[in-house]
Amino acid sequence: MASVYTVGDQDEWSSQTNYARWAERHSFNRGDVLVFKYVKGQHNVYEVSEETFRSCDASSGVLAKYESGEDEVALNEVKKYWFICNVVGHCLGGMRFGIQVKGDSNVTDGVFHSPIAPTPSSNSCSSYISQRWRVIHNFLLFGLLLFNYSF
Ligand SMILES: [Cu+2]
Repeated sequence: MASVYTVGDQDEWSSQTNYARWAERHSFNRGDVLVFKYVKGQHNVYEVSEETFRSCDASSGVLAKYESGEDEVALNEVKKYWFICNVVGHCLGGMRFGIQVKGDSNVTDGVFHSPIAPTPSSNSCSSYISQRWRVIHNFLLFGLLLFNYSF
């Protein structure tokens, strides 16, 4: 199930928040949505390469730009996403973070829906064999009796 995250929670997308710490508190799966809320014109959102994230130099490595003030970014790929604010000084001041988006919850499904394999207890198994054996034994005994009787 997809989740929608407001970046920074109640602090939203602002200069006063530690977004590395915010990102650490959450885990993101493919299909989740990030919402960046801010006063249009005061900030913006650039999805960038890791290199640009580290340098805060958005002259290259920009993958997408958002500046509506209420930007929804769908995390549709399993990869690392890097976001910065490209208003002068804001990226270096802490308006940046990276997240790892994980794949669908197939693995989790495997854990919760493990195939229900019939696991007969050793008791029922041995009693089944002994039951079979008794039938065969009686059958042989009966055959032997018939055989002896007919001669
Ligand atoms: Cu900013």
